[in-house]
Amino acid sequence: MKMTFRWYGEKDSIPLEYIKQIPNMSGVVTAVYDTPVGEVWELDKILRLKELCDKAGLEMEVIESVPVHEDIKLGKPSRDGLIANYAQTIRNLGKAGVKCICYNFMPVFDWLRTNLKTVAQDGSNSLSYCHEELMRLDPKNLHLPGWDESYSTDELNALIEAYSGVNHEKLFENLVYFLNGIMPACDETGINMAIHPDDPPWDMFGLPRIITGAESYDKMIKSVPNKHNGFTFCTGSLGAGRGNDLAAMAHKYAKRIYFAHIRQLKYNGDKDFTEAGHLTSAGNLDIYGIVKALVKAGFDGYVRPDHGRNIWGEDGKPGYGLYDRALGAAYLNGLFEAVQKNK
Ligand code: DNO
Repeated sequence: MKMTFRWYGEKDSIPLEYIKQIPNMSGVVTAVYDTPVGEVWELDKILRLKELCDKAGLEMEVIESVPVHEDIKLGKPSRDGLIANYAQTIRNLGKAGVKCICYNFMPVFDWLRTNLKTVAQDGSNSLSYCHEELMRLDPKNLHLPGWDESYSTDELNALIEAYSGVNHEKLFENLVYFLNGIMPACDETGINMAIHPDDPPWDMFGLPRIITGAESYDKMIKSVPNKHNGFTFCTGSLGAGRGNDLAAMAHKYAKRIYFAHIRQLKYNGDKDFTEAGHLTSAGNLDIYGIVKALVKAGFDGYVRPDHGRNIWGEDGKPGYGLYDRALGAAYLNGLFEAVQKNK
């Protein structure tokens, strides 16, 4: 396993040298943020990022994310050109030594939460989700920090409307079409695609969500067996689905999991949750059991601590401050070492 840390490029308030100081940190997970979705990432921009990482002694082998244009998800005629652009981005990333690309296939919205600063008894704060509150939000006027893209209200209106003809089956077909279009670029470069699960893993505002648990994983492997078609195993996203057995999934798909986002949730009801510190004892997910299952089944991918709380007075980007994620990395390093030595 290689421990990594998400870094939002030069605009991130966390300097690379701080990230490098976290024990066992092999590299960062980052992206080119100033190229509009659908356009090719220029090699120069990618190499500039890589140079910064090299200078800090950190690898840049994982990209999160190369966003997928909505026309591809919608299956519009323009998708072929957009898929060709995506394939070219993969080739350019391959030239810079990238090995894994995290992406998602959620219509319109990325992750959704209702409160970005829920204060805990100890004074720390974290993200939380309340389903009833979410249902009261206006999807046409929704923007969350950390999303790779945001739309104007008019654009949102039009997009949501465009999805009225796209059900789960159609969306899944469009995913398969996309993957088949980019697999040749993955074969050439050796890059693994790692789809991020839908967060939370259920339909939102009438928009279909299709990567929600073990069934979706099976369907994806069956539809596109190429080994470069794999997963970002996000424990927080999948773990919000109460029916998902994360240790069983970790075990079953370990060899197709190229990237693991490991974090903890505390359930507050059937669907509601608050994000917690990474330790097993801090929430409802058995983080130890998940790591054990991954290691025992031969997982050999990248890991990153996922959303952290704001602690020690930090006022970080929601989920992406320095301190609690660093604590998460330290904890995960310990779990991996212990489990590996006991293997
Ligand atoms: C949230 C992240 C997601 C993730 C994308 C992957 O914190 O895990 O935004 O980066 O869904 O494409």
